[in-house]
Amino acid sequence: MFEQLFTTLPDPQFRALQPRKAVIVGAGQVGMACAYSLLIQNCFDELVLQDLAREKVEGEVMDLAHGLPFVAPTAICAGTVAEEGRNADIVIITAGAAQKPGETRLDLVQKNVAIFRQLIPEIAESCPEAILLIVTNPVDIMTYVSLKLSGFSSSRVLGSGTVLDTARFRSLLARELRLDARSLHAYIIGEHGDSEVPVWSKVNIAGMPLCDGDWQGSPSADDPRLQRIFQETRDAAYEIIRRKGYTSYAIGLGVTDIVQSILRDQNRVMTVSSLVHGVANIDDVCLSLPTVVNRQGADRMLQLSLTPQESRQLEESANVMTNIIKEVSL
Ligand code: 6V0
Repeated sequence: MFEQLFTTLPDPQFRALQPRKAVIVGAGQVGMACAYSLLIQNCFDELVLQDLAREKVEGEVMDLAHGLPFVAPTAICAGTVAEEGRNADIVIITAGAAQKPGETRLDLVQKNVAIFRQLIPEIAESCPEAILLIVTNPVDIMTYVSLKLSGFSSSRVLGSGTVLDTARFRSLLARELRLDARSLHAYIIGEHGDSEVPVWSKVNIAGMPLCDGDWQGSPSADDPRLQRIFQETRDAAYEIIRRKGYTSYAIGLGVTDIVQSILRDQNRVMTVSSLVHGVANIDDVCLSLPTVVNRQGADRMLQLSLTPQESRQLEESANVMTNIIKEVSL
């Protein structure tokens, strides 16, 4: 209708680059924080939001769409993975029951496994080349369940794991040391939850170990000040949920960081959750270890040399999840 406004028409033979597409399954607090963060950081050309609450998700899409003139163009719609979301590059799953005050993440498992039994085969069929990024809690168990139900190779199914805990840990340590968190390396590994493990032996600033270092006053890992920082890290979600009912913004930013590392092939080392085989006597369970994230997804894990105490704690964390996996019939 407006042909005469332009000098040339598109060449019908020209094969354009494929748009980058993501589906977010579950448009609740976490799904929408992810959508907003992905949108303002211009990660995808197409973003599909899927939720059982159809009218609510339509409202969310309208709200986001009205902000598009302020950001780079993204086609956003309410839809399903089987239709509008078909052949997406990344499927982010946040669908499920949310953690209630006082409820552990592991309490959620049966409810969410039932939801995933229905969702994952449909996603695997509609998006056979996709990378699955799992956020639903208990995230390590749900990552394992997604891996088994999808039949995808293990690098293509990853969970947000302790990416958020690691960020909290680094920011709390950095605050204590009056440093920018980017100048400090520290990792939380294992379960995203009560059994997670702080790797004190590897916390360092410019290569200088924080604990048991050869500098005067270097604390040991059981120093009460450090233990308080770890407890604050581990219990952060409970404290936030007690006050506002859910957590959303930080995980939305964490998911976006993982997505950027995948899409831009950044090879960043992140504590995503993925299948562990034969590390520190751990086998056939998903949990977080420092992992290289790139276009393959969770590409390679670092062979971390841990202290005997850290190894023991990691094994205990893995055992918590192995025992739960045994209860889940897949
Ligand atoms: P929410 O606000 O209740 O949203 C969940 C959404 O999922 C709702 O809108 C539901 O309608 C939808 N839903 C349920 N079943 C289906 C289905 N079969 N298909 C499509 N949509 C469905 O919860 P919230 O967003 O707060 O939390 C979502 C999940 O993220 C929970 O499992 C949380 O525990 C988990 N989180 C994980 C974090 C992490 O670090 N991995 C951090 C925060 C929360």
